[in-house]
Amino acid sequence: MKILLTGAGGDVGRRLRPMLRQAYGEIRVSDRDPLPDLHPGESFVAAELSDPVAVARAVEGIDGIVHLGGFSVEGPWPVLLKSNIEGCYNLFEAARAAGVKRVVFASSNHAVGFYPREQTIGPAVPVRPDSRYGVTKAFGEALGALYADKFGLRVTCLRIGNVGDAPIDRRRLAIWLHPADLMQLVRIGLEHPDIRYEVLYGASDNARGWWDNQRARDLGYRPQARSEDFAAAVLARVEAPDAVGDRYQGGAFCSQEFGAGPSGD
Ligand code: 15L
Repeated sequence: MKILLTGAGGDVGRRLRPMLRQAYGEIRVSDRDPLPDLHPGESFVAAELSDPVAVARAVEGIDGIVHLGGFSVEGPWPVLLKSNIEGCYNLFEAARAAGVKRVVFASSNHAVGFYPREQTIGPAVPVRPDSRYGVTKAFGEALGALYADKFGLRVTCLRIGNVGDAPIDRRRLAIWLHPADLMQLVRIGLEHPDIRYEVLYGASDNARGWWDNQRARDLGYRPQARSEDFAAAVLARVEAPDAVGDRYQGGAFCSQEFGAGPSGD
């Protein structure tokens, strides 16, 4: 399979690249700006996601795309509109036009961040975005469903928690995702024969988790990392309380601008 990784220069992209090279050999990597650390086995194509011509060039001859590209936190609407709405549309449309078979879309827990922490949610719950950023991720999931149902693209949306070597705070004990576990989910999206359209949660084996990820397990996902191994150290740290953020799964993304009123004042 010829694989394209978008957003290859970001933190998650840099972690995935060696694992993708190992699994698929030569990979194509893209980002807006040239990558300072291009490795043997990687070919680079520059692509500003809001430029459909550049995106079409990046997906040419590709079988499977891992789409991490875009703006990865809350931000001003004009920025999110370009990177995550127009950019995501350009990516799916270029994939369809080029006959790409599979897309793994990096969605986010922030598409469902306003669910309370007491509630366990599965992939079928209505979206409850906690930010403009979360809305763009819900848009990407909807777009993925359209391209799967109408055009037969095989699409996997990963509602990723927080990727890193270890959970960095209490909230992340519930949503942490070790990079090797992320790679397992990516491979399921790129290879599993039953994939048509799936929403899966990007979480490791987290005893304090909020997500029912049975569907991922049914597809063969067996997370190896356990956030509980870090719990004692994380719980020993003092964290500033966040009256709104601590109630909801999305944490600080929920409390930012909370109650500002419709005109933002
Ligand atoms: C995300 O979607 C962000 O991309 C990442 O930077 C973290 O903020 C993460 O969510 C999180 O919820 O911890």
